[in-house]
Amino acid sequence: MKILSKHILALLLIFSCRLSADDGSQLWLRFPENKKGISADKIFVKNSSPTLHIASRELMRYWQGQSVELRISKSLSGLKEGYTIISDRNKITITSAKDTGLLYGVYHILRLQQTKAPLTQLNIREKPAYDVRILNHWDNLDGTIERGYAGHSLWKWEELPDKISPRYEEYARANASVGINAVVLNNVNASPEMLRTDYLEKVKTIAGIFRPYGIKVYLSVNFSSPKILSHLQNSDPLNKEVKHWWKEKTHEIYQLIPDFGGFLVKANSEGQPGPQDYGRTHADGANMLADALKPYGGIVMWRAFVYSPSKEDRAKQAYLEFVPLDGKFRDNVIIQIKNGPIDFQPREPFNPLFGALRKTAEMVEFQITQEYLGFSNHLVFLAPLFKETLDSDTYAYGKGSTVARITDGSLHKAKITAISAVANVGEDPNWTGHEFAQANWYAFGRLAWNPDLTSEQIADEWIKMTFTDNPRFLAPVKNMMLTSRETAVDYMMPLGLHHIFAAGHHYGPEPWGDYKEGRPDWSPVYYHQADSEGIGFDRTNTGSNAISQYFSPLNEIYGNIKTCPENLILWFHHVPWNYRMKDGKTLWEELCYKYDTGVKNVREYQKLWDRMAPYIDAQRFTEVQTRLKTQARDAVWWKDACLLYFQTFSKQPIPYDIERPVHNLDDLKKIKLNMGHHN
Ligand code: BDP
Repeated sequence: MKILSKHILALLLIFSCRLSADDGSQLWLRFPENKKGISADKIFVKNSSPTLHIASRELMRYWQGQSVELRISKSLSGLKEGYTIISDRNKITITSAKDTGLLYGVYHILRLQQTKAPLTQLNIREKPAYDVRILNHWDNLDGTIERGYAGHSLWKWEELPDKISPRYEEYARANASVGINAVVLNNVNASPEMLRTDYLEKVKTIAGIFRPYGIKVYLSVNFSSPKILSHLQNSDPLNKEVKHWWKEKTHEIYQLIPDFGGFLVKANSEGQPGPQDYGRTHADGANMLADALKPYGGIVMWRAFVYSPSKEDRAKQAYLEFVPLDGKFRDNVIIQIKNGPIDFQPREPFNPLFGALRKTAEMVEFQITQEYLGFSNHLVFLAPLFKETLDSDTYAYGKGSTVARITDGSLHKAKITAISAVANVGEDPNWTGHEFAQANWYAFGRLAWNPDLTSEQIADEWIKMTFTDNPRFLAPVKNMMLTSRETAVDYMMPLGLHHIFAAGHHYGPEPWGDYKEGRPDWSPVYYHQADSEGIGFDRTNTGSNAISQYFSPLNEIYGNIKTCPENLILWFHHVPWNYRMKDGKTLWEELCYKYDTGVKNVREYQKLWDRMAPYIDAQRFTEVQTRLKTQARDAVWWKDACLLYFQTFSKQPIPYDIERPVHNLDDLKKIKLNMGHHN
């Protein structure tokens, strides 16, 4: 009788789990709670600090294994915020030189527990690859988020500093659990108001909540702040009064936030003010701020995302502006470089600035928010995209000079090493809009800690933590995640096509876009260059010669149509429609099949997902299912728009074994989504 009722209870439990609502707000942090709590005498911590308090609290609540000792040992300072974990049957010892290292170690063992990895005979040694692992929020003071697709900003400026949303701490905890230790709170298109004293008081409150989780706060600053906020005559970085203003402002910040991280700056880019407004250089601007921050140990992250409406290929401009300044920056300046030379496209080659600055620290900027990858409607796992850049060999210091090795200090000694990404979180209950977009936040954190992890390892961990380790779910869903980025490239911009998005919102296709009144380098036709001969942007020495910015042998490899990787061929070459690809198809046919493959894959994802219903809760299941429908519709829209439009140049049939277009080009041209934004 007892056994029977136990069974019924178990069944009921399974049944109710299956039906229960799960809004995704717990992210990957789904450790089953210890009902009674682990007994305190199983946790040994000698020292005490707010961070260690959190570490022990996490263990008390969620740890179900053997005793755990958390030990500070200065002898491990070489591991920085890293740690060792050593265990036998009875005890796990986590050792680190830092409190935060112990907290990371605790999240490590909780992850092992949750992914059901063995917990005895552990002998783990972890050291983070980058010192600063930072999220950039593009959040505005009015609560909107530039390129944000998960609701409004988490930061409630109008309520702060008095009212404190519980999500500040939850957010900090989620970041700490994947090793993220820094956050820029506001948009790179920065409002000068951010530096007003009343706002700094609010920032202080957030910094106080983040601090025990090992997270430092940084701010984006508007270069014209002295002029706008304090009515100085100008904001010229060589003006004494301006320098003084920044020194005072910086002092004020550190009085409030002694461990403030520093400034992120977008200057002389897309209309933002900067030193060039006064005939000064990026180095003049960055150094002025660096001098103000220096006494407190703060840093300047100066962005290389600069381009102006000129005749020069946009892909070349950052390199042209920054290489001549190499060696002129202070040692607490780091140049923040987007992964590719244009702008977070579904696929770009790596930015040739990586490795080109020999005497200046460099860091990567990725975008987690899916500005160019279907917003939070499309399922696109970004670890493969991040890895593609990090693993790219620049040849800057000979073979093996990957972007990761250049930026993590192994090949190029730098005082600061850092890696950044634009956040995708907002007020939505599940933080990121799409359940699977949580995986991109997770993946960034894991790769910032260790860029050698594989996309597969990360997907595997994340699925087990977020959903289930049931192999019937794990294997297909992992496969879907791992192929999803290539799928998006296929239905949007295969073979090196780029920036053929609709103006402004960057969601749907608009390859016909030709904004004569606006900037040519915001027009899709500028990027694809389709004509009766062929398609693609000639960046070889017969064209813009952007290939010359890459080190040998890459410039030769990219420059030769025969050796250029086909997934970038239209990035570097203007290719005739009848050009024979490696598989024997013509370029036109290949393009058609790529778009078709993209659509087919999304359809497969739908079928696969529908079979997953038994394994997870209904709410998350349905939310993903609904978004996959949108993604499938969008993929068809992309395919039809691009193929019908490019067909007006190729004048060739779409291969007959491919599903026929279901739209008319003229109708597609009329679609105007009201999603706002400037370029
Ligand atoms: C582009 C975005 C724009 C950003 C800009 C930037 O469209 O909203 O302000 O990058 O990174 O991707 O500064």
